[in-house]
Amino acid sequence: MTAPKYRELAEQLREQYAQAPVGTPTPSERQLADDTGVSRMTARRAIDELVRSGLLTRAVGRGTFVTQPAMSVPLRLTSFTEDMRARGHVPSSRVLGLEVVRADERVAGVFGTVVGARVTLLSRLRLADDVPMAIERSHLRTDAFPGIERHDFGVESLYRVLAEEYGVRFEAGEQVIRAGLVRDEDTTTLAVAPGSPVLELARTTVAHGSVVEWTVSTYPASRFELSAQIAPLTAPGPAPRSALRARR
Ligand code: 16G
Repeated sequence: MTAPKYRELAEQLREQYAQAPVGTPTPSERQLADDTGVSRMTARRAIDELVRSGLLTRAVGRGTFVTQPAMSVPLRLTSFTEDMRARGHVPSSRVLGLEVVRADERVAGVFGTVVGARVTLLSRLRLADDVPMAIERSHLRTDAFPGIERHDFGVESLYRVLAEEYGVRFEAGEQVIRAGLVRDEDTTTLAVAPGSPVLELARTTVAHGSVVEWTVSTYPASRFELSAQIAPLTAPGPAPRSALRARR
């Protein structure tokens, strides 16, 4: 039995784009159908298959682009900017919102403050080579970082501002990773279909004995995987802590 036509085409495209840099545009369905002599339906199904597998991503109104087959989510206390640069990508951000909100019970619990305390909420779309990677919602205690709203986080790194302007030196951090479904309001921004699976990474960082940041990052699950160092049971020294734990 021969493979369906769209599968063959998907495989050809996979080979063609496997080594292409992230952000490389791919032909439209119509162009692909014309170039390869298949129907538009076949072209669409081939592209759909590669979008599902995470090799391509659709950016609404802009076309289809090569993304990473799967990028590992960071498990160290690096910033998005540093992490993407270390992987050879060009990071950028779009500020979706910067406002002062009142802490609800959950946020108050994270910061050890009272319900209703002022918290600065910075929401950003994070991109690598212009491809949407994550939406990050960062909460910071407003009283600890006066004037932070004057920064342009479309171009500045949050961690760099915290370090350079406020003298923050991180001492510790915790990252909780959960699987979920994309929020309706995030689908267009992340260029994913409604109801798509996402990974949510909630990071709490501590400096000078206080919680500095609580950031929830939403990554499309098709573009990321989790990898962690594991060591044999007999390894000397303390056992590595697992990065994943059961959902509370
Ligand atoms: C990372 C952190 C996030 C932090 C951001 C700062 C994860 C899951 N999250 O994305 O908590 O706010 O870096 O990035 O890694 P920036 O300094 O580039 O603005």
